[in-house]
Amino acid sequence: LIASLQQVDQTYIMVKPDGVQRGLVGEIISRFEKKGFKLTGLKLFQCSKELAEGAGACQKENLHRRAHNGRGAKLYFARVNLEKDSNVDSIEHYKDLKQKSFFPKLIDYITSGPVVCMAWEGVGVVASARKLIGATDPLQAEPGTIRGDLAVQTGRNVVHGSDSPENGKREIALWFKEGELCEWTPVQAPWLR
Ligand code: RTP
Repeated sequence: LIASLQQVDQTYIMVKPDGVQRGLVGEIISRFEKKGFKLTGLKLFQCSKELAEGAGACQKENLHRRAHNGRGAKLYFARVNLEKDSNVDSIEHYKDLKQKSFFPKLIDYITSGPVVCMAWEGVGVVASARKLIGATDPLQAEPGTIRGDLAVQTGRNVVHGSDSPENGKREIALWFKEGELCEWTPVQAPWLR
């Protein structure tokens, strides 16, 4: 009852390329599953350098555009994907960090191999996921957190988690296409939601 009165949020969690290369995908997914959050989206995805550097282009092309022809009929333009697999633009994802000195390295890192994109849902999921992940610098992250247990360098910190409910929604919309997310109701243990 208490949980149902609280707001259910969504967060975007991503196993970064080092996490995939090191075989940590299952371990990382299991931390969020065991906590009791609900997985609503999951895919392995290679964000290409071209895509990363095509700031905004893919986003625009991805929109379903609506227009009218001369006779007043509505025309729906099909989804025109430059990059058929996604509407991801990692510059857009990290747009707040564009001015940082480490930005080029960050883009190299995030496009260096496949990532695992996930959408998770639950009460307080954004803040809770940040706690499960631990501090950005893995050496400052508490033991018991993902980065505290599994990483050493800030530039190889294995996982990303949205920092606000608004960014959770924004990032899920960036990394997932329509139809890739799954709404479902767990049949058991509703108190875990
Ligand atoms: P994330 O977005 O990945 O969850 O990380 P965060 O909020 O904990 O950290 P943020 O400051 O948003 O930085 C995003 C990612 O950029 C890389 N980074 N490298 N000094 C550096 O070399 C540096 N600082 C940040 C990290 O991969 C960080 O997670």
